[in-house]
Amino acid sequence: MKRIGLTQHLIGEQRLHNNIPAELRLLLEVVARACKTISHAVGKGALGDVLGSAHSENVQGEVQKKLDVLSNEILLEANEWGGHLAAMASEEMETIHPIPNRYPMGEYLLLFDPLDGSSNIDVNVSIGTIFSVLRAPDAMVAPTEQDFLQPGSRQVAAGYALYGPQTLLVLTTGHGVNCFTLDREMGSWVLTQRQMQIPEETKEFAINASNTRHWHPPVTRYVDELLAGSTGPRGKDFNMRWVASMVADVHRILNRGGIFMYPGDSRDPSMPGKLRLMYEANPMAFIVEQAGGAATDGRQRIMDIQPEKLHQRLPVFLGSAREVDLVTGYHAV
Ligand code: P6P
Repeated sequence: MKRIGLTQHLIGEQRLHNNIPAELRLLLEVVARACKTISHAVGKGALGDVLGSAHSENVQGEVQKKLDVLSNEILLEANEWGGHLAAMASEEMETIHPIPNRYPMGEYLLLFDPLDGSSNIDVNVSIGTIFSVLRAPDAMVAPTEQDFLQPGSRQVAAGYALYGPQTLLVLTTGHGVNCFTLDREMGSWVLTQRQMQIPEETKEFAINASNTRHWHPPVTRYVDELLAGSTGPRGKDFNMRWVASMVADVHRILNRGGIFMYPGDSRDPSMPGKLRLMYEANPMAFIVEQAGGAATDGRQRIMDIQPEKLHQRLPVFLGSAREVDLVTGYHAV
């Protein structure tokens, strides 16, 4: 297949669909370049003094790894000066990061989880970067947190980088999902999967089963039916996978089908779930829906949720539409 790079692909999209304004294309190319830099740092491991704890906590109260902090800095520095953004928001920062006055302000808002799956860094298991792009409100003068609180349906682009055996970039601008593989020798992203579609049928599910005793009844019912396999109502056997890196689990589902679940549970009623809406669930929901899948919080479409807080959490069920519809239906009874 003729090699098509990220820029050529995005310019093609711009011409074909006229749905990628040049400013958005340039922003996506900057984010992709930053992910290359993160991939390089991640790949050094112990040789690059990037492993271990940063001896600091993020807004979530989680101990930050050195690579969490480094990845966040790489994304901030790469995106500050280009003139495409009005502000940024990150899992690693309590408040929004307005573009410094010394740089021109643009029309987009960028949100990201700079390094998702940090618990896997020190044991060399795949991790990733997740990002979401919103348009800044027209009337906005100085960006505030409120400007970010838009439902996921307003995203103009979303994607993730997966730092695994290959480094991949999966991207949607609302016209399907495409995957690029990093050619490390050339330092360029090459289109390797076009218009990804989540298989409707699946035999895999992803959930952290150590929380089984805390699940609410609809989740218990759904998972018990999967575990009953060919002897139960589903009439076939299922397999379980849990990487504890959302990016890795979602990428497997995009390719092989399946359902990813991080439900809320009875441990802490004040915690509706572990995952965050703005920079984990929304971008992944956009990608999954563009690939023919579904994404709910157990009761409603994730991308319909009106955010109230920048770092708000929610239950997440996403993947093959048939499976998501089934477990969501169990929440309604
Ligand atoms: P647990 C990583 O910390 C993350 O946010 C997701 O990438 C992942 O799916 C989940 O948390 C893993 O959570 O409770 O299984 O460690």
